[in-house]
Amino acid sequence: MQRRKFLKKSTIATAGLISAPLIASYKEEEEDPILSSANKNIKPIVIATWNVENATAKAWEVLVNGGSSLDAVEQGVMIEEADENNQSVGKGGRPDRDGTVTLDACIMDSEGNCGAVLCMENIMHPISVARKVMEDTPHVMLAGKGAEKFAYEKGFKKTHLLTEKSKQEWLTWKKTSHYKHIVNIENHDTIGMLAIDSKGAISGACTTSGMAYKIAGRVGDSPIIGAGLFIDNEVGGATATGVGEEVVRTVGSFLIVELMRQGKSPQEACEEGVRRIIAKNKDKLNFQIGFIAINKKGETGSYCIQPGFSYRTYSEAGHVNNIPESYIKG
Ligand code: SD4
Repeated sequence: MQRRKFLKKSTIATAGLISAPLIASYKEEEEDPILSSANKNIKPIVIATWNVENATAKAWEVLVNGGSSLDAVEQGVMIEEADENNQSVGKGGRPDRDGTVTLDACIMDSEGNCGAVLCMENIMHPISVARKVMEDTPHVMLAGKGAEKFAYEKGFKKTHLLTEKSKQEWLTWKKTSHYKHIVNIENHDTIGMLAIDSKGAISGACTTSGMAYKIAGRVGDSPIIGAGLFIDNEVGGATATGVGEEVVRTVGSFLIVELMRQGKSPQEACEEGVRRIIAKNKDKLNFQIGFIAINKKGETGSYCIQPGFSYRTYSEAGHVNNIPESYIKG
C-alpha cells in the first residue's frame, strides 16, 4: 500500500472534489482495509477565531493535500501574521504604550508537544518561532530578547513590525493615553486556529500582538498553553480571543477541553467556559471573550460574552463564517 496515495485519495474525497462513482473505483484500486477502517470516520476540518477567510483557506489547502494539522495551523495563521491590515497579529500589529510591537504565540500538536514565544520583537512569524521552540529545544517558552535571539539563530529575518497606520493610531492614542477595553475594537483579532487532519491528529496555534497600548512587557493568554490554547488528542482542542487576563484567570482553553472530556459537547463546554469568566466579573462585563472548540469527532462549538465575535470553519461541508450566540444579547 502506498500510504501517500491513500492520503491523497481520502483528502480529495473529503474535499468533495470528485464524484461518488469515481471515489468508488479509486477505492477498489488502492484501498487498504486496515487504514481505511481506522480512518473512515475522520473528517478533516479547520476552525479559527474571527472571519479570517484567507487563513482558513490556506489551512484547508494543507489538509486536503494530505498535510498534517500542525502544518495546517502554522501555515494558516502565518497568513494573518503577514497581513499588515490585521492590526492584532504579526506585522502591522498595534504597539504597546511605548510604541513597540511585541508578539506572542503558541502552538501545540496531537502528541501534547508545545512551544511558545512571549513578548518578542522584530519577527513577523512568531508562530514559526514557537514551533522551533517546540521541535528544536527542550523548553516550552522563550520570552523577549532571548526569543528574538533564538529566532535569528534559526534563520528568521529582522522585520520592522510597526506600520505607518498603527504608528499614527498610537500617536493619536498617546494624546490621552487612556487605557480601556473597547469591546470588539480593542484588538480582538487574535487568531486561534484548531485543525484535524486525515489521520485524526488535532493541532492548534494561537498568535497575537496582544492588547493595544498595553504596558511594555505585558503578556496575555494567547501564548500560554492551557489559557489561550489547549489540545488533547484524546478529547479535542480549544482556543480563545479577548481580554487575556480573564482567560488566564480561568485557564480557559484547558477548562473547555476538560469539560469535553467529562462529556460536554464543544458548544456546552464553550458556554461553561464563558460562564466561569462571567461569574468572576458580575458587575463589570464590559469586555469581550470568545472561545472556539472542537472535539475528536470534528464537532465544533463557540460562545462569547458580547455580540460581534465570529469564527470561520472549513470542512467538507464548506467554508463558513459563523456567528455564535453571545451571553449578552445584541
Ligand atoms: C491578549 N487575547 O493578549 C489577547 C488579545 C486578543 O485580539 O484577543 N486580541 O490578551
